[in-house]
Amino acid sequence: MDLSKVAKLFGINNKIVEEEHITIGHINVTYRVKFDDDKEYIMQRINKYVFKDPVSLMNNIILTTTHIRNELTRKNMPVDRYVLSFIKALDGNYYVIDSENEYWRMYHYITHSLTYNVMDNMDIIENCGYAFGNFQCQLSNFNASLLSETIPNFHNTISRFENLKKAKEKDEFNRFESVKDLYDEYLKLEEISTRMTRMLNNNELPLRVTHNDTKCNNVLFDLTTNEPLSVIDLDTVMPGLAGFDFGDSIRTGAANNREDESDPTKIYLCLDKFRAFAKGFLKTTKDSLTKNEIDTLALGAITMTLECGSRFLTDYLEGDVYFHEKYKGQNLIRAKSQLILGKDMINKLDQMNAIIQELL
Ligand code: ADP
Ligand code: GN1
Ligand code: MG
Repeated sequence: MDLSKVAKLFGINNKIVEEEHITIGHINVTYRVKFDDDKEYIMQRINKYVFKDPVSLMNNIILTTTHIRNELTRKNMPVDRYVLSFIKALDGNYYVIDSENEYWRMYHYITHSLTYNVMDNMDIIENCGYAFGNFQCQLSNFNASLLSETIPNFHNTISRFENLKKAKEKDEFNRFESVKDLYDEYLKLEEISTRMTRMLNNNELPLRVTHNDTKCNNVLFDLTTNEPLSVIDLDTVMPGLAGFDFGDSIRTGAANNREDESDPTKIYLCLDKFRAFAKGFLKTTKDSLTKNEIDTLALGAITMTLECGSRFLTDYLEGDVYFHEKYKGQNLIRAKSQLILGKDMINKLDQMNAIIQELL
């Protein structure tokens, strides 16, 4: 796609002088684009297979980023680097549709920033925890009824396991036989993986406005100071569980391994990283979380890890149609690594809970 044609629909007629395809995320197609007036933007093609209603999705994002911007302004805090800022297209929408019927959005590139796929520095991990906890606080007085559900049942682990079973039954690509043992291992952990969803269904856990995709590479950090800047990737901001936001970050930010690590000896939860993240997260959230929420933070890490792994396995069985792969078989490797990590977290559940109590 000719990005300059898309930019024109946003009213930007300058010449593109740099164009970089950023391949970090698993879902959208993302470019950093610099124009000849030195202005830099992210231009992102929204994944229509994943997000069936990009218009409602953009409405959610504009409402929540505007809310956060107003909160920052009210507190006399700087805005530019701390919240995403989207460009309005010539037709007044915050998205455009190209000649191939693809949806694009454009927003300011936050310069002098970086993201981490694996985090090793304890200060940065604590800052990551702070960023996601703070994000939840910034939206604590946002009216959740204004938000559409951009992916129905996104963290409904009961339905995630049902999807896995359906993919096995269909076995469209004849892949099941080769992953039978892995599949059986996942099913053995269905009870623990679905516990929090059952608690939610029994009103034992409250719904809040949450991010729902708190992978550690969805926070930008200042390149020099490592200060947390904006939380990004807002497509899944909708009602959810605090423990799932906490847990999905632990899955990536407190693990020793990359998500697609293939050496089992390198895959484990690092408790020091867990402590650092929890310290940052609890700074802003500890006074608002209920007892049940606090008691299930660590369980949230197990839940998110096994849910994510089961989703990778489902995608493998369905022919790798959901998550971008950088090489063939990557989803299967991810499914294997998340199982090992999830099991290690189960062994460390008591230690994780003890750390949380200690921090409180
Ligand atoms: P995906 O939904 O595919 O994960 P993201 O929205 O997370 O896509 O963007 C992918 C990557 O692009 C991020 O991990 C980050 O490195 C970079 N990025 C996204 N938005 C910005 C921004 N406003 N400024 C700087 N970098 C960004
Ligand atoms: C996707 O978009 P990205 O790469 O931050 C996925 C998450 C998964 C994650 C696994 C909308 O996140 O739910 O946990 O991959 N996002 C969506 O790495 O499905
Ligand atoms: Mg992302």
